[in-house]
Amino acid sequence: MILPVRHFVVGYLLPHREGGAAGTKMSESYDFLFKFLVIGAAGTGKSCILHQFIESKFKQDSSHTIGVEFGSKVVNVGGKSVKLQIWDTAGQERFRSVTRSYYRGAAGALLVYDITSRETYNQLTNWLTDARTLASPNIVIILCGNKKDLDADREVTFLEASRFAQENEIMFLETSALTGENVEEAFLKCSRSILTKIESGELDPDRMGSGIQYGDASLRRITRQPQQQRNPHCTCG
Ligand SMILES: Nc1nc2c(ncn2[C@@H]2O[C@H](COP(=O)(O)OP(=O)(O)O)[C@@H](O)[C@H]2O)c(=O)[nH]1
Ligand SMILES: [Mg+2]
Repeated sequence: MILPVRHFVVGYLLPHREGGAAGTKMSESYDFLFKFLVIGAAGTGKSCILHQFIESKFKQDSSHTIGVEFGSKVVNVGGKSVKLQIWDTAGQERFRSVTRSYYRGAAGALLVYDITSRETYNQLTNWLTDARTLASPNIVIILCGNKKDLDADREVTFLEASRFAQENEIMFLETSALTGENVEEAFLKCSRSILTKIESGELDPDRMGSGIQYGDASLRRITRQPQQQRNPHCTCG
């Protein structure tokens, strides 16, 4: 019997190294929380990518996702700890019924196709439109050409997909949920881009549905800020 809700939680905090694959498990404390989606055609390896990222191993049983698949992990991105809360489409993509509520308030998305299936590549434009209209026009998307390990059966070239990514202003990587290649990098690259946009003011975490929340660690810093920012030339206390 498959439980309808599976929830993996792994908390890591690595002060010196970017990433989250090694380190000591500790109580959760983070600067930001980002809501992430994994979208794309059925069978492209979305659930395996999520599993590889959270558990650092390939998901052997290929039973279709039933119910809600959800995972979270704290990673270190450019010196900030970021909790990624990642939602998997849970098999709904088979029936083209991925709901508006699934997309709502997502900050980032992995848009997955299978490099051995042109059919999954041809569906990318539809997924991209859904993400931008149902989540947010500002959603940060990384295109993942998954099953990179099956190069002999490739139907979509790297160059073709990178051109598509460039034209649509999204990032691009080829991944393998089987070997783990570029899986963590895909989440980190997307997170890095979201952080840069927060720092430049292009993304506002306070905007409703931004998919970004402040964590404990950053709230503590924010409450300390007024003292640090006090004008040294002001004599008014
Ligand atoms: N060779 C290879 N097979 C993969 C990879 N990722 C997923 N698969 C296989 O592709 C099938 C679909 O994977 P799944 O994660 O269920 O796809 P989803 O429907 O997009 O969630 C399964 O049989 C997986 O074992 C990969 O990177 N390499
Ligand atoms: Mg799935």
